[in-house]
Parts: sequence; C-alpha cells; structure tokens
Amino acid sequence: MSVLRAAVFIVAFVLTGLPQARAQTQAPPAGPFHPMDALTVDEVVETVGIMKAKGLADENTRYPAITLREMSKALVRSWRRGDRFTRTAHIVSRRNAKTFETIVDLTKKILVSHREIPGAQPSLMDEEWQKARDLVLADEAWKKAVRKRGYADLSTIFCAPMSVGTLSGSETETRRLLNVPCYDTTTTPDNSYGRPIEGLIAVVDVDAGTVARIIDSGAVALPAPKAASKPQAQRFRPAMNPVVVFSPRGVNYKIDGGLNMEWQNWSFHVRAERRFGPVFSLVRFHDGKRNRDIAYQMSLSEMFVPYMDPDPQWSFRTLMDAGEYGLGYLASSLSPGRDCPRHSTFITVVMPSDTGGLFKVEKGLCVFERNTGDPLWRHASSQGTKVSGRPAIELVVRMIPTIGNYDYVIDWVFTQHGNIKIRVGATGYDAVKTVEAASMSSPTAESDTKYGTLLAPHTVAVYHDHLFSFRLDLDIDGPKNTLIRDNIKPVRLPKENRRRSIWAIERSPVVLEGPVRPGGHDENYRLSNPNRKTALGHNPSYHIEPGHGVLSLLAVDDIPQNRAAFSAERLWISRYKPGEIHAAGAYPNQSKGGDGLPEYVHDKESVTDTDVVVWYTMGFHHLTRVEDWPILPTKWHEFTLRPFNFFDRNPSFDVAPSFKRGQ
Ligand SMILES: [Cu+2]
Repeated sequence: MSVLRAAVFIVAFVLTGLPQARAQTQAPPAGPFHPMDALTVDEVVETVGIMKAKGLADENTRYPAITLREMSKALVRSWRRGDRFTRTAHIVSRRNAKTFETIVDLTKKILVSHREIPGAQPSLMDEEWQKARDLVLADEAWKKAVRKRGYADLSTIFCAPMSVGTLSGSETETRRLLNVPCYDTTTTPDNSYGRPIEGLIAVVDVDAGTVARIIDSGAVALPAPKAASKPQAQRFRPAMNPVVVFSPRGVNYKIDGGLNMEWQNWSFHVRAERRFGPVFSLVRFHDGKRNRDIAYQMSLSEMFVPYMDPDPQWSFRTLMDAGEYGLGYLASSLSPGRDCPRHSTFITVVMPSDTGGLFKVEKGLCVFERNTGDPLWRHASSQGTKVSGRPAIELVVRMIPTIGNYDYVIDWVFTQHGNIKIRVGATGYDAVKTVEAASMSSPTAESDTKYGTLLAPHTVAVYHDHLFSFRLDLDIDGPKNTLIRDNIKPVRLPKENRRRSIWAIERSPVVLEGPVRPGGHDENYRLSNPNRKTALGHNPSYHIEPGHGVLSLLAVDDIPQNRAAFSAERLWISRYKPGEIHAAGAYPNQSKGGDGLPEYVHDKESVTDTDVVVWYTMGFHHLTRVEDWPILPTKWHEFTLRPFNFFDRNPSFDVAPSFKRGQ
C-alpha cells in the first residue's frame, strides 16, 4: 500500500469535463435521484447519527463499510422516474476490536438490526495502516535489525503494511494483523517499493497496538553503496507531434442525476463503491421501440494476487484487493490527457470514510468516447469501386485504483454493436525482492531467480497471479434466463462424403449451480431467455466470450486457494439472491475460505429458467520480465459480453454514414 485514504469531509459531488477542451463544472446534485444511487453525504451522516443515538457507535467507532442496501430487484425494475423509493444503509463497523453489521432504514429513520459478526476481519483502514507503520518505525527490535543491515538514517525508510493472508498454523483466527515490510527509498527514488529491506517483516497486532513479533530471516548481502554520484538526467526520445482523442463538437453521451448515462442506444446507471469501484446497474439497449434488459448489475467482485515464493517473507502475500483494501477506496485521481483523453468527463467520486464522514477522489472516474481507428463493419465491392462501412466509436468508463505498487486500469467499454468489453490493464511496479545477484552471471543467480526474474542488479520480481472475479447479473430480456452451453464437437462424416470431418454444435442447458466446467472441446456459453423469441424465432441471448486467460494453479488444500476458490474456475453460475455479491465472501481478510461462491452454490439449486448470476474469472500468470522495469508497461486482459441472436440484425447497421456537420 502506498497510502491508504485520508478522510476529508466534503459536501460536493462534482462533474468536471472538458468537451471541446474546456473545463466544465456541473452544480452538485442533491440526490438521491435513483434507487441505485450511492448513499449521499446527508444519508451517510444520518446513518452514523442514528447509530450513535442508539449507543451503537461512538467517536472511536470505525466504519470499513457504509453502503447502500438496495431495494428488492422487483421494486427497482418497476421503478420509474418520479416514483418514490426507499433507502437503507448497510454498515460494517469496528468497535472495541469487534466487528458489527448494522442495517439502518433511512426512509423511516430507524435502526433495523445490529449484530456482532464474531471473528470477521473487515477491510483495512487508513488509520490502521498508519498506526502499523508508526509502531514498526518506533520498535526497538526492528530498529536494531535495520541498523544491523547498515541503515543508519531511518528517515529514508518507507514501510508499507499489508494484509497477512492466512497460512496454516497462523494466529490469524484471533488477532487483527498486518505484516509490515519496509523499503530503502534512496536507491530507487521514483519507486518506493524498489529496494526492499529483505529478510525482515514486522507483524503488527493493530487492535492491541503492538508489534507482535519480528520475522528476521537474515540480511541480503549488498555491495556497499558507491559514493553518491549526481543522478543522470533521464534521456527522452524526441517529443512527438500530438496524437489525441478529441471530440471537437462535444460529446454524444448524456449524464444526469446520480449517474445515469445514455449513449448510442445504451442506457445504464453507474455508481462508485468503496469496495468494488464502479457498479453498473440496469444496463439496457434501446432496440427499435423497446428498451431491452441486458444486465441488472455488473461489477468487479474480487481480485486475488498470490505470490509464488515459498519464503516466509513472501508466502503470506496472497492479496485480495477488493475485500482487504477496496478498489474504490484506493481509486487514484485521473490526469486529463494522460490517464484519460483530455476531453473526457471527469467525475469526482465521494465515498464513506473510515470515521463515518466522507472522502472524495477528484477525477476518480472518467467517461469518454474514442474513435478506435478500426472499422465497426465494412465491405469493398468486388470491383473495389465502392466501400461501405462505419468507423467504430466506443464509450469507456474508467477507474484506476492504485493498490500499493500496482495500478489497475479498469475499463467498462460499450460498443455501437451491442458489446460490453470488460478490460483490466495492470501497470505500476512489480513487487520485487532484494537478492545478492547483480546479474545472471553471479554465483547466486540460479537460486536467487528460482521464483522470479532478475530485472535489475539485486532486484528480482517474484512470479505471481492476478485473478479477477466479475459478478455479472445479466438479465437477458428479463430476469428468467438459462445458461446454454454450445459444445463445438468434431463430427466424423460417412464414407460416401468426400470430406472426412466437420464440426457441429451440441447444445445443452447448464442445470445446476456451481462452477461451469468444460465438458469437451471448444465451448460457447450464452445466457439466454427461454421465454422470449426474436422475430426469427430465436431465444435472445448474450455470449460470454472469454479472452485469453488462465486460472489459479494452487492446490485445493492450500489455504489461500480455499480463500479464493473462484479463481480455479473460469465460469460460475449461481441463483440470484440479494446480498450474494462477494466472490470470496464478505470478509476475505484473514479468512480461512469456504465462503463466497462455494457457499452460494453449495446447495446446487436449479438454474434453468430462473434469475441467475454468472461469475467470470479473468486472470494471468505474471511471468515477470526485464521490460517490467523500471515500470510495468500496461498489460491488458479482457473479455466480452456479445449479443448472440439477441437482435434481429446487426444492431449497428443503422449507425449514420457520416458525422454531424459543423454549424
Ligand atoms: Cu503482476
């Protein structure tokens, strides 16, 4: 973690945009305008006030989560603009080293329930992070270990507390812990994580406010630092002529209220949540006279980043970035022209803070259109005299959480032909360990690089995975859907045929909850509505089209794998139940596993012609390489939701042949 969130109390929700490259600010809306809007400033204040009035919270209470408890799906679906709606808050609080869940009805202004959740460890909070760091920096045993390694000036040391994971035989059942590695900031001034003080971890009990112990597995011998030389100025290649994404006559999307968006037949609601980042609701496509349901709700649910080094300094690093930290909590402020095109609409997001107030991330979300430079569709006549086609323009909603050394560019991309692409780009810094080897010719190189790649002298980036679980509550033309497996099978042809083989499709429904395991050759999975028919008589469906990806290879009896069971399967299906939104459980921090998806599907309920949720695992093994250093070029992975016999024809066939002309 670089810095967790500092809470500030603010009362504004601001849209700043630069259509035509001019700053634009909209007056803050009071809200809520929509049942899916995030809790407003007033609602968060009221929630905490009701808890305090009931004696369930005081000045020392901390709030890892204060979130909207949504109305029932039926009520939200039938809600129309102007209708009244109710508001309820769900609170996770920490008081006297215990965790509580509370429900507050904000419409009736009453407390609904309050209960302790024994043993639950909610996500880490800024105050704990700071406290752990301060405790370590003041600890005599730690100072002694650091001085033994030759560091006289402790002011140049950066400590970054991190979640402890859960390993067999650990004390994670009874204590709230953070592991604290520290870094020498003088060697790589641009990268706080670039020179770990290897072989030294402090274990902090944050509830007790003590350093529980120091794990000192010995120093790594490094050559004595050379006399300080003047840093070499970075040499850049010649500056380029500008290449920009630009909408010279303004944008084609509309944003109103909490965040309702409309663009090229799409409409959806988006809110930013502390845990999940952006949450998309009521995603619909306007098709002729109908506004057709595609998704009720979609978000990233959890991320799992296990490192592949058995050393005790590293083996605990099995991070769950949504449930242990919070993707919205660590959203970084987006820079116009660098993180998003300059003309984007930048949205300042406001989320509940640890102390029951709010914090804001200026320009925490951006929305923009881009001309991909690719054809949306095209054809050249056989004589080559006539080419018809359209340029592909797409809409992007982006957030970039910075979780310690990593930055994740999380994009939700809507296309004119009805696709939704979900993309994650990993950039930032690889997590590295300090080793003796200065090059691959060094005597220790072989052992030093057993679990990672030497990126720079004395610097090995440890292998690891990034595994993301996306919760996709798709409702294809309504909630009652069936997941169809198109099994693409080779078929042997009879002797009389001049061909020996072709492939054909064997179609079957997925009937029970659980992981959806491939049963044969290539497979195509579509969520389909068996109760609706298109003009041609097809059941409308959406294809869940995988991108390149991998699954976790950890053993099932490895506790970290049990905690992130989602990551061993590409696709899961569960019956829709309110509140079942956490792929790795509500409290993955220090969990032993078993909750989340495995629990949701445990009773193997029927999932045909009913309201279902599909969960997609996107992931990659990060085989670290020298080009990751000194900073990782953005590495993208994606998957696509793609209409499949959903429309009566190519839904982008009606895209106008040219752009609007100037006034
Ligand atoms: Cu990585």
